Amino acid sequence: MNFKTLGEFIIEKQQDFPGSSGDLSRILSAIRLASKIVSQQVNKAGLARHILGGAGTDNIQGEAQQKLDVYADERFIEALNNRGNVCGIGSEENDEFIELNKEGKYIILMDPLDGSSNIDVNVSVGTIFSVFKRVSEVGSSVVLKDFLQKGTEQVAAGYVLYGSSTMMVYTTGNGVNGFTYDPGIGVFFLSHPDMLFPNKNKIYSMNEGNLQRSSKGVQDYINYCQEVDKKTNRPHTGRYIGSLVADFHRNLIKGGIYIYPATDKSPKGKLRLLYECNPLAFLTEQAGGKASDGRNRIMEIKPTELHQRVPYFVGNTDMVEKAEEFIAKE
Ligand code: P6P
Repeated sequence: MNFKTLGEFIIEKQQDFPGSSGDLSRILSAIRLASKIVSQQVNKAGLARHILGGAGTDNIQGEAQQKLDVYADERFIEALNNRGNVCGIGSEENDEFIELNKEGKYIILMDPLDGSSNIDVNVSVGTIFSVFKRVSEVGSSVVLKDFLQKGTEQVAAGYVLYGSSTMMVYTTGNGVNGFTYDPGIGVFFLSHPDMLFPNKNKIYSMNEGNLQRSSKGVQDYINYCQEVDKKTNRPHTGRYIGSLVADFHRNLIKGGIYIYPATDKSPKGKLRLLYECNPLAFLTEQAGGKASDGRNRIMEIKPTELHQRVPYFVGNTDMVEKAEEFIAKE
């Protein structure tokens, strides 16, 4: 077997920083462990009646929580808590942030199971995570400002895609690498080294049911994508799975843009800045792409709330910039 394992890769990268505490390695290993546990449940969701269906509770967004949402949230919190170096976690599934170990130097923001409404129709879902160093004093209780940092301060970010295979894709600021899970031996193998957005196969991903509720600039951009023009390889292909991690991952491999704009129904957009847009923006910039709210770089936005939403344009730089051009003219 000549593939490198995720464990070997994490250790190898840690050795690139002599004298490092190994804290970040332990956090990535905790995420690796929890993703294996969640993957096992997601992959039998169709059978595990006890998991399927609502947990009977709603999250802060007022969205019915699927039992697997809650299950995934608990598994990631347990795994990260057991490492002892995380002082707090902000999660889509919890109204407030959760305090863990006061001595921990890191905070985590996560969407433990994004797209979970797709579980019952057997569509891929994903975990999204973002890692920061705390800004408050080690030994004190974690506070909100630890979580409200700009995306530029992230020390690591990534996702786990529970699809036809389970993959973990992450960055620590030195490129993007993808690992595919072999459930037979319980190991992630380096299958997609040094991932970059390819400059081809341009795909646009948007819920076009929202088009008439979006701004003129967004409508003009989608019309641009649909125009026939051989010189610029248009029309682009429309693909929308309705599961952010799956749409993002396909665009990262094939080339494309994902758009969730502001609409009259969601004036700030639908996606959350801290645990969806920022982590994917970090990956995107590391993979040569661009992430904006249509006007501003996502990772420069100063957060004001744990669950705040932003309009989101993410993917190939030329496609995001073309969308920004139409928005600037509206
Ligand atoms: P809509 C799932 O709820 C999610 O947050 C993303 O995974 C997905 O891209 C988007 O919302 C789908 O939203 O309004 O198109 O159903």
